[in-house]
Amino acid sequence: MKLVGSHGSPFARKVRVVMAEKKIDCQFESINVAESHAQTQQFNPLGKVPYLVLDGDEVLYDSRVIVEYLDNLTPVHRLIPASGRPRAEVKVWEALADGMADAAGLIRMESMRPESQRNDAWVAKQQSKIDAALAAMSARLGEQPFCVDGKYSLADIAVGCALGYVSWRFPHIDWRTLYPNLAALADKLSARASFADTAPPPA
Ligand code: GSF
Repeated sequence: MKLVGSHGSPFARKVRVVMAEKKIDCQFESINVAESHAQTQQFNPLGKVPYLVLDGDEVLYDSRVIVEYLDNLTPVHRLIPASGRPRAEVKVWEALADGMADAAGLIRMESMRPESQRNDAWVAKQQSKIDAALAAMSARLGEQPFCVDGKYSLADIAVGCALGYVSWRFPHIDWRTLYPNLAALADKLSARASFADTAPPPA
């Protein structure tokens, strides 16, 4: 198996953290996303990373499909509940976290366009998604130790990667002061080897 992504990608990091927690050994190939679109499209027609190349050369994407595949690959440290409301709850958290990372990534891409071509209203709309997602995460978490049923799960991994990406790319967004419960969760996650070993490079 080979995972292809980038060191800064919150979606690739989510997969790498899952692999570390489940002790799945996998080669990681880091690419420059902006310069590898044609290569990426040969494996993922959407031109996005991460994607996972399986031993038979089959390719899995996107990150949600990959983490679900990995969680079923070995019973070691299950990260997604098997069924019912707890499973759905973890998936909603992942959708919320991934959606915030998506909005942050879109602002990042817009900031790399020529000044004259940037659409400020559109950037403001993406920023409002980030602000609303942070508020929703804090409200859903409350005073629980982890996102779902008090147990560490994929929900926490997705939230930790998304918060890490926002801090990395947008240090001016002071979510830690606004939401101390999210800051406490993020600090707890950052202390895990799976997070420490996959932290984004210095911005
Ligand atoms: C999102 C991946 C993505 O946007 C997933 O894997 O969960 N739903 C997908 N990846 C970015 C890089 S990074 O921000 O993670 C990407 O590949 N962007 C290139 C492009 O052309 O959008």
